[in-house]
Amino acid sequence: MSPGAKSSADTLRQYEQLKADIERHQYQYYVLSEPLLPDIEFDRLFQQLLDFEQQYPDLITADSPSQRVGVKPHDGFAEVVHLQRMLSLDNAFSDEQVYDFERRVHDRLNTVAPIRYSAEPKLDGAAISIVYEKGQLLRAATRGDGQTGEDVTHNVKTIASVPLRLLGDGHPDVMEVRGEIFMPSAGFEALNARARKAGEKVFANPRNAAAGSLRQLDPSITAQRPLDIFIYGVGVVEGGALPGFHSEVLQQLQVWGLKVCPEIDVVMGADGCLNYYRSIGARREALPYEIDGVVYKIDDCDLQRKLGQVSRAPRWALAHKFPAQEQLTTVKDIAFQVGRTGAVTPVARLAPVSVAGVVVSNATLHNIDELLRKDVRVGDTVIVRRAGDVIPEVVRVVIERRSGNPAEVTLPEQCPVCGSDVVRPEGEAVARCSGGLVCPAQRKESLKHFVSRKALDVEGMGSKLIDQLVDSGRVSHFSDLFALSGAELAQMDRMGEKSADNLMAAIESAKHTTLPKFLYALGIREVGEATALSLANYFCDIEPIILASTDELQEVPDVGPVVAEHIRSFMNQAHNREVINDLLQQYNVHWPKFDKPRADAELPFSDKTIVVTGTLSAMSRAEAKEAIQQLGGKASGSVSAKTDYLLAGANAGSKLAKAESLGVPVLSEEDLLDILNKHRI
Ligand code: I6G
Repeated sequence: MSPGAKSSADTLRQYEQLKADIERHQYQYYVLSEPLLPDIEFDRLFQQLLDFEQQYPDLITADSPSQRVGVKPHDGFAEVVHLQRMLSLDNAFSDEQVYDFERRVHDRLNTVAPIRYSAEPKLDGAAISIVYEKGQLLRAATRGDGQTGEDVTHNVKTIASVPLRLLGDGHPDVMEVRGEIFMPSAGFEALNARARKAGEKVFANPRNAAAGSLRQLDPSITAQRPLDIFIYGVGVVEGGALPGFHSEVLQQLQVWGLKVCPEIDVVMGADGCLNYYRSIGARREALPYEIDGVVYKIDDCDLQRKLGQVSRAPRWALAHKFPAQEQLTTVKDIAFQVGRTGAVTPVARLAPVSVAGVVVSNATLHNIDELLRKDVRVGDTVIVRRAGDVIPEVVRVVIERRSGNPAEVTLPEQCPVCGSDVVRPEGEAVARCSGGLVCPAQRKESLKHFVSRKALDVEGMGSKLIDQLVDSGRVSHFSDLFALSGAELAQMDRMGEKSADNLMAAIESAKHTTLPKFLYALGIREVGEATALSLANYFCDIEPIILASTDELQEVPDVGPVVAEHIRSFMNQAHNREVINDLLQQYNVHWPKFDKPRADAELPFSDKTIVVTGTLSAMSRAEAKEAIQQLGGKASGSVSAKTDYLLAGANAGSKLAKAESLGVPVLSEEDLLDILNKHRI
C-alpha cells in the first residue's frame, strides 16, 4: 500500500497493538533494565512501527513511541527536565544505508561537496547529561524519555573519571555535556564472577550493569561499581562559545578534563566512514569496553544546524550498527558437562543460530542456581548472547513464547559421565562429580589443561586427540603422555606420520618448562597463573611445596586458607605425588633453577609499578606481567599518576593516551625483551 493509505478499524487495532508492545519493551529496557528481547528484535519492531506510520500518516498519535525517545522516569528519583531534548540516533545496518544517509545530506544541503565527519565507537552503556555551571558539576540526569530524565547526580559523582570541577579556564557559564556511562568489560566480568560466586543475580550484559549501577538508590553501591564515561557532545551552552567543529569541541572538552573516547577520528565522505567502521570492527574484540557500532556526525556545526532534526533524531548523525551479539533461538536439550575440577555445568543445546557472524549451537548456563533462576526449559525460546571471546550464554527465556508446560530441569544425582555421586557442598554454587580422576571427563579436561599454551604448551595436542587417547585407554595420567610412541600417535584419527613426528617433538620440548608453568599445569583448584608464580617465587622448587603445611602455604602472598587447603589436599593424594615424581624422575620434565627474586637494588623494576596494554607479539600479556614480576616490578591494571611505566603493544588505546597525558614513560615490547636479556631472565 502507498504512503498515506486510508486506515480501517483492523489497521487501527494493529497500530495500537504495535505501540503497546513497543511501550512495554521500552519500560522493561529503560525502567527495569531487564529487556525481554534482544536489541535486534526490538529494532525490528520499532522499524515496523516507523514503516506502519509512513503508510498510515493519519494514524500517528503524539504519544506514539516514534514521537518519543524513551520512557517515563522511575519513581525513586527526582525528575529533571532536560535543558534541551536528548535525542536518539537513526540506525544503519548496511553500507547502502550509509550511502543513502550521505545522499540525503547532499540533497538537503543542495551540494555534492565532500562531507567531513567525526566518527566514534558507539559505546553500549547508558546515556547521561551532565550540567556544569561556572565549571562546577551541578546536575547529572539519565536520558529518560528525552524530555525528562532521572536525577542521578549523587551516583554520577562517584565515578572517578567524571570531573566535579572542570580544569583550566574559559568555561561557558552553563554547559551541558552528554555522553555514555559504561562498564569496561574486565570490570563487568569481575562483577558478575563475584555475583555468581555469591549466588546473587548477575547482569545480562555490560549495558544493563551500567544502567542498573547508575540507578541505584544508594550511591555507595554505585561507588563500588567499575563505571567509566566518554563524553560525546554538548547540549545547552550559555555565556561562552565553543569551536565551530564537533571534533574541535571534543578536544576542548578534553582540555577541560572531560573524558573523550580516544578512538574518535575525522574522516571524509561515506567511504571514509565505512573504512572507519571496518577498522574499528576489526579491533572491536580488543577494545576494553563493549561497543555495538559506530556513530558518524557531520563535523561542521553550521551544517548540523542547517540540517536540524526530525522528531526523535538529528539529521546530521547516524549510528552504524555491528551485527547483533544477541539473537533468539530455541533450546533443544539441556545437558550437564563435567569439567576439570569435576564442576557439573548445565549447557543448553540450541537450534543453531548465527550470532555476530558465528554459528552458535551450545550456550553455557553457568551453574544449577542460574539455570533455575533463569528457569530455562527444553523447548523454550531464549536470547543467546556471544560477545568477544566469551563462551556464548543464555541471557534469558522469552517466557511469553513458552508453550505447554515443559518439565523443570533438575541437577542430576549421578555424574552423567562416570556415574559417581554429584555433590554440592553447603553454600557453594557449583555442584561437582565426586569421581576425581576416575571420571574420564575430569581426566580429559585435566590433560587438556596440562598441555595448554599457558601450561606445558604441547603444540598440536588438541582436544579431540586427548579424547581419543583417554577413550582408547592409552593415557590416564599426565605422565602417560610422555610414554607415547610415534607409532601409537600415528594410529589416531587424522594423524599422519608427519604430524605424529611433529607431536613427538612437541612432547619432547614440553619437558623443558618453568616452575610456575609446571605448577599451573597440575591444575590444582584455584591455582591459576598468578598463584603459581607466587608459589614459585616463595618456594623456588616443587619439593618444599609438596611438603608445605597449610600454614606455611599461607605465608605466600595471594594464598589464603581456601587455596592452601586445595594445594594440601592435592599433594596429600599419593597418586598425585607419584605422577609428579614420574614426570620429574622418569620423564625428565625440568626447569631452570628458580631463584628467589633478587635483592631489590639488583633488579631493574624494583618498587616500580608497570601497566601492560595493547597486543604484544612475542609474548602474551600474562607472560609480560610474569616477566615484570621477575624483574622486581608490580604489574597493575590501571594507569594513574603513581604508574612508573606503561608497557604498550600494538593498538594500545585509552591507557596509552592517559599515560601520555600524565607523562608516564612508555616502554615497547622490544625494551622489555632487551631488559630481560640483559638480566638473563
Ligand atoms: O555520539 C553519540 C553516541 C551515542 C550520540 C548519541 C549516542 O546515543 C547513544 N546520541 C545522540 C543523540 C548524539 N550522539 C547526537
